[in-house]
Amino acid sequence: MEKIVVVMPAWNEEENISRMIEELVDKEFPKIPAEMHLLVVDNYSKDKTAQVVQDAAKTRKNVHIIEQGDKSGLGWAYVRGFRYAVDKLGADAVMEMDADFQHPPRFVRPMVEAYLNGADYVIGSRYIPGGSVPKEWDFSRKFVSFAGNLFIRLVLLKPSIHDLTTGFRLTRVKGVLDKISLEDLMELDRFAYKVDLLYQSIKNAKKVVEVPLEFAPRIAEKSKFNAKEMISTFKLAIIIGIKDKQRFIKFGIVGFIGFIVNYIGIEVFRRTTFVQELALASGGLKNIAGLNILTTPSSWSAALGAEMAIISNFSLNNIWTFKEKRLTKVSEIIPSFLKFNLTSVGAVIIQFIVIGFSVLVFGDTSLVRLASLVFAIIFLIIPYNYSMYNLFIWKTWKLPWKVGKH
Ligand SMILES: Nc1nc2c(ncn2[C@@H]2O[C@H](COP(=O)(O)OP(=O)(O)OP(=O)(O)O)[C@@H](O)[C@H]2O)c(=O)[nH]1
Ligand SMILES: [Mg+2]
Repeated sequence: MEKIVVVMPAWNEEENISRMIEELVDKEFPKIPAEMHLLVVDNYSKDKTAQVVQDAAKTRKNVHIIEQGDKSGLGWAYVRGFRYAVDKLGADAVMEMDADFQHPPRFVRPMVEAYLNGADYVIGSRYIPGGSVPKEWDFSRKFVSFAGNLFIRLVLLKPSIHDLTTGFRLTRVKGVLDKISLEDLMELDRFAYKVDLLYQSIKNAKKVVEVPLEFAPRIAEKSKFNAKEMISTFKLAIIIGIKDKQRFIKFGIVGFIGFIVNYIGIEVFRRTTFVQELALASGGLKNIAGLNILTTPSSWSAALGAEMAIISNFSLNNIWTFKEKRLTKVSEIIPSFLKFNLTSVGAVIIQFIVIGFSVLVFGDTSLVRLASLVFAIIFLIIPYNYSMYNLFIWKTWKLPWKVGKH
């Protein structure tokens, strides 16, 4: 049978915790087809929270408590709780849950069922059909919760997940939790730990499932949440969002530098006698093929400018964008550079097709050429180049059919 440990940080929750043990452990756990445990993580609460749990644990094998000496924050309470659940209790999955009945015990069962049906990460979600926030909340609290959540969803670019700030979640240990370096999570002394933990979990989980949660109002004791916690949560989401896209941002900057190098290259080469000689020399070819373009110094300048941009893009991406995968040996650099040139041909073909097709449909005007070029760059060339570099040049991504192979 699967062993699931509900990790429940509780700090000055005396009144809630005794009821919680009755409602969750005594009434709900027996209905769930898994071996269920409750692990309370206390911070030497000033009230009788610890004593209530210790008394309950005397008569129940599946109730446990650990103490964190100092009140070092919610994130640390979870990290220590998870470590204990995995190392000491041998958990197959862990749950995050509040002690104040905002996560009503009846919602534990559907979460566990989703896990037993194959989910690696289960999110108790307030923002999917069937889920809700308390009716009792006033408009401003509802608005802050909804807008804050939406903001984090946008910053992290995770549109498929609807609730990124919920504190009610289930995580499979094997392949998800055991891949996360828990002590290195950001903002562990705050509620903001939630965002980093979610981000890391989603990265590792193959199957993420959201289960509706009717979030209830706190009934007893005092809230530990405040504006400071909220601001640090937003701040952390922005930091993670930027870090996540760092490589793409660098790729964009390198591409922009490449564009400038290309432009300057054209102008510089145009002023050299070298391109004039090239144009003259290819005059002979013109007679054979009848291509005027070969005799134009500007087209030779453009080709050389483009190659300069390719060299600049390759070098800067190698030393900066993909610095963790930097190619250093000449025997690696030369074939990769040739491959890089070859992938650039793909961009030429994309432009050839898109711009050619657009002028056929919309007319051959400079506006159509510019608009279709911008369209091709944003929607096709950028994703194409970025994918090619990640897949074939610096190999940070694996092809789907190679995932799992070494
Ligand atoms: N061990 C431990 N538990 C904490 C700490 N801070 C909060 N908690 C617990 O974490 C859970 C969530 O805290 P709450 O105060 O309910 O925060 P919230 O749900 O965002 O805010 P409300 O909606 O006002 O209740 C509760 O079970 C708290 O007792 C802490 O520093 N240490
Ligand atoms: Mg609460």
